[in-house]
Amino acid sequence: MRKNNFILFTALVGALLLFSCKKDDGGVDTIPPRDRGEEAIEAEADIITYLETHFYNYEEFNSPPEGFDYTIRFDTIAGDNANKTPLMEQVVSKSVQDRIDEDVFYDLYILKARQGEGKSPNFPDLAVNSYTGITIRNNEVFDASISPVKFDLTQIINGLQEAMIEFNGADPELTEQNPDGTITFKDFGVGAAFIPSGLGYFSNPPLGAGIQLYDQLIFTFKLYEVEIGDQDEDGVVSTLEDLNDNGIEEDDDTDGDGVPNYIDGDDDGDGVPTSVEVELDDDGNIIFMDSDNDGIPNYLDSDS
Ligand SMILES: [Ca+2]
Ligand SMILES: [Ca+2]
Ligand SMILES: [Ca+2]
Ligand SMILES: [Ca+2]
Repeated sequence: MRKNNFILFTALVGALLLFSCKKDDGGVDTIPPRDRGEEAIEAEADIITYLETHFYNYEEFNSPPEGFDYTIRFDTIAGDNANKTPLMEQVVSKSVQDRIDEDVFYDLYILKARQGEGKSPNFPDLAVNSYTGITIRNNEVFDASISPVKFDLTQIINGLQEAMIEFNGADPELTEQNPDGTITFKDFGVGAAFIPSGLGYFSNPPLGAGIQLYDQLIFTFKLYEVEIGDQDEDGVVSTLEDLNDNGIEEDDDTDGDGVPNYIDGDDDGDGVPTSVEVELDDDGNIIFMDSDNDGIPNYLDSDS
């Protein structure tokens, strides 16, 4: 039951585009997007208000009832639930840099309902998960998949990418293949990410998805399995293509061709594919050859 994976469209691609409106004379007026730093402040205020006024079913997670599905459910702190512990006291926060304006930093709030017992993904890995996305503005689901789907973490909004890497997948020793083809996962990670617009879609939400400009988003997810990412299949796993080691895959581009190394099959732009300029040893470990001994491996060295 795979629904529209709107969040698979990375927000960064369109983030620099201006949106436009028609003028009477048929011309097009462009409205510049809002200032990212100012928007970050408003986004954080929206998110904190939500976290202070809502709780999740932590009692079920603390002592799971028979057949509990380990799904996070939020509700308002009011009436019978007036004494519940607010999310604000249960989340952790992570400082995340804006991908466009390097002076802007966000506190990304993350709820760790359950850490998970399996492997943890790195930022350019692939993650098998199920998820639900809502907007803080109207609490309505804009995208969800109950069945496990595989995300390339480099292709989803940065807020969700940054949150998922804080979790672990299911215990692989307890994973069972069922006769009907489905898989049962146990001890998987369960979490939620409270995502400011700047780490979501900002001024460029996917059309028809029910997301408005500058919406703050909440994703709840269950993380099941992790695969190591090598997006360009050049033999250099994508964690190693993060040359400046800042946990961001988009800002490493050795040959300056506008295609970051993790999706560039010829990283130094010398016409020889990276897959030819590196070798694997008998154990499958990558060997970075350096023919001219200048300290720069061949795949990053345009003159060798
Ligand atoms: Ca980087
Ligand atoms: Ca590459
Ligand atoms: Ca090359
Ligand atoms: Ca060299």
